Amino acid sequence: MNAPEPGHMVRAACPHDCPDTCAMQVIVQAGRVLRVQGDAAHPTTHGALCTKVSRYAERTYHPERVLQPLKRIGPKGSGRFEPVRWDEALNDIAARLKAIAARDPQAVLPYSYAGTMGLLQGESMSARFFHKLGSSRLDRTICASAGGEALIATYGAKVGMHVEHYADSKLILIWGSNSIASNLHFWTFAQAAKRAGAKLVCIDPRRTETADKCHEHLALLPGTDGALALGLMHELIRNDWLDHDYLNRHVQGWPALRERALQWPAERAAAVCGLPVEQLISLARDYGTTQPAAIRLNYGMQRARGGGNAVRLIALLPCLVGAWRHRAGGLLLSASGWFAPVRDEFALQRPDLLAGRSPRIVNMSTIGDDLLREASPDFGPRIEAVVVYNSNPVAVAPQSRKVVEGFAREDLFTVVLEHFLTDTADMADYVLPATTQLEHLDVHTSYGHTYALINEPAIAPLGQTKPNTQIFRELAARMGFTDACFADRDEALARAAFKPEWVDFDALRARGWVKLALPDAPFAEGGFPTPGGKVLADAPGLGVPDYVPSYESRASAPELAQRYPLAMISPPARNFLNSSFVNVKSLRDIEGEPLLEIHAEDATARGIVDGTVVRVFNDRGSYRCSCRVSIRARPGVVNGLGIWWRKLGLDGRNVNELTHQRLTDIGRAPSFYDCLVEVEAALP
Ligand SMILES: Nc1nc2c(c(=O)[nH]1)N[C@H]1C(S)=C(S)[C@@H](COP(=O)(O)OP(=O)(O)OC[C@H]3O[C@@H](n4cnc5c(=O)[nH]c(N)nc54)[C@H](O)[C@@H]3O)O[C@H]1N2
Ligand SMILES: Nc1nc2c(c(=O)[nH]1)N[C@H]1C(S)=C(S)[C@@H](COP(=O)(O)OP(=O)(O)OC[C@H]3O[C@@H](n4cnc5c(=O)[nH]c(N)nc54)[C@H](O)[C@@H]3O)O[C@H]1N2
Ligand SMILES: [Mo]
Repeated sequence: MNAPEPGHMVRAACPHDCPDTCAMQVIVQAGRVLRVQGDAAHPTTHGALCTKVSRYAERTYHPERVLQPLKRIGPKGSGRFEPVRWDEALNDIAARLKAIAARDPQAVLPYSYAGTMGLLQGESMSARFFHKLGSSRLDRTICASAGGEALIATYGAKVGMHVEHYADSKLILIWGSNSIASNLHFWTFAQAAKRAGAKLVCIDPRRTETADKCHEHLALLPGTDGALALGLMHELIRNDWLDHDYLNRHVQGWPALRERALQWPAERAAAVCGLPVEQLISLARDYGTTQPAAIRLNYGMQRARGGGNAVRLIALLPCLVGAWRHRAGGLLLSASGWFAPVRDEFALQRPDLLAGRSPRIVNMSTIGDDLLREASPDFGPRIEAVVVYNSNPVAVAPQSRKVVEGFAREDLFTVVLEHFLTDTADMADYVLPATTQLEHLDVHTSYGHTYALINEPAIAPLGQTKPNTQIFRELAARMGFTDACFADRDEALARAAFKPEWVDFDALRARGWVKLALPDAPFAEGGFPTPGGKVLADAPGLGVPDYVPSYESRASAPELAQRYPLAMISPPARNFLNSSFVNVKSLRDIEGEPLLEIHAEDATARGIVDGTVVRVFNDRGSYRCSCRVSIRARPGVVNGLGIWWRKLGLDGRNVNELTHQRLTDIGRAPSFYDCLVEVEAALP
């Protein structure tokens, strides 16, 4: 790849795991990036980047960037490495993987998530590589599969409103989302609606900066959203605030859902949610009598045992009131399903290379347990090698003690493709230096809007870094994979990524982004992407959704709650992106230290004062952090803001030391926010 001429503006896309997927412009002079900025012409980016990504150049030029391949010299997990030549690293890795694969390729596990959401540097050459190898397949559940599969069970696909149309809504429910922190460009539209007289309601256990700016805040107990949705339905039915015509024509299973909702009078639902009943009743009145009414549901609320059922229930609400009739009404959890026909996933990932094999599937959310599992008829072979890219499991996966113990296995061979020596890279046998978004080509879709984007390389790769695609290409050659597809360059991959009838590649290249041609109010006349075109209140295999209590709460686990009476959620800190950016000093300086927010009532009862260091603990482990006595926490709930690098925390651990590996009701996802803890002032 050639670096462009000095003084150029290069069209780019933000690669991060965020619904906004901003169109960026990179300003380059003399082969060096001066700054990145939002594309003013792009209708959802509006020329603005978030604080984090506006520091993207600082991240790329970070003095601690890994710029050459590294080989472990110290004991496993010591983070001690020496530089090696690419050739030596790749030859050795290929030899190790070949030896394992000769016994059983399923003993090799790829581990990746959305460090970059690019279609090329995400899963293209890597997927081809692991398909050809016949390695274990990874079930990528760590973030969105509970809500995602619930949405598919209800609407038939992960589809929803266009984010731009929220500007015209009259009522917006921001449900399980701290939009100002994690979906800033949606917030712009919500603010426009607010200025035009719309009412904004936030539904979130935490009093977030978003809640501060809404008219109403319902601080429900974590994991009780399903009960709230049922209570709202009950009120809608009781007051006949229903669009009977929409229900009759477009919803399958309404009578059964109606029966279920009738079991949830407002008082019952409010008691489960820990809310004043008047608040629930008033929300139902607003929702039942205001059009267009829109829900911005987000993934924060599906990180509890009942997350899947809760999403199904909430996704049905717009059908009860006929909100879908309006383009500014309905719901958005994810827009990614709009791209399903647009992307050519087969071309990029080549599942045909499996050649009829169907290797076992390992759930990324139980990586702690799975790395420690012995071979068995159920599980298959013990995991002998892990190749990690675009993810930092040691920091982000639940129940860290197990994850660390697993990665610390002396007999495990670990390769990590990374920008930095993360907590996971520290556990590697080899660290391979990867390029950042400024240094490679990619194309993007989004889960929060409906534009395809391109990211052109702005500068030449720093040091000896290589794109993920190139690393897998070179590994494939050393493995003896001779299929022609392993020679495809990134340019060819980019051109193959989208079906031309949807996205014209030259137009994409010229402007940087292309809007998908989709209807404005997609479900005004029904036509959901389910087999019969109806919304499924009664879904095959799942029945009618219900409230599913959390694994760990005072109500569902009273004995456990005697010892660990506080519910802990761990939503992201505003200036980090999962565990990315934690090592960018200017951003870490804003966040200061790992922080636990606690309500004054709970703090006083424990003799804790603002600013002290506390120990947060349960049977799974403990971590230390700084404590903020704050109205951002409701009584009975503490907020352990994430996701710090363990080694940059106060005691070399982070909040995931306390979370568990039990999975959600739908989608096999982790239940990070379904977690009881106790807090005490830490001894000095
Ligand atoms: N700044 C920043 N932006 C991000 C991220 C980040 O780490 N930092 N992460 C990105 C990623 S990977 C994702 S998946 C998206 C996530 O997108 P969102 O889900 O919108 O992101 P969060 O800010 O985590 O919002 C979750 C909110 O849900 C609340 N919450 C927790 N438990 C419950 C519950 O049981 N019910 C309800 N109603 N609310 C609950 C939390 O307090 C939090 O305010 O954001 C993306 N954007
Ligand atoms: N307690 C708790 N835990 C959580 C969450 C929570 O809310 N609470 N949120 C969960 C959620 S929503 C998610 S999505 C997961 C996120 O978990 P991950 O997907 O692991 O996200 P990150 O922590 O951002 O780590 C991504 C890594 O990819 C690297 N990377 C970025 N681009 C590239 C590239 O082009 N090439 C290579 N080789 N590497 C690259 C980055 O340097 C970074 O270290 O965490 C989950 N964990
Ligand atoms: Mo996520």
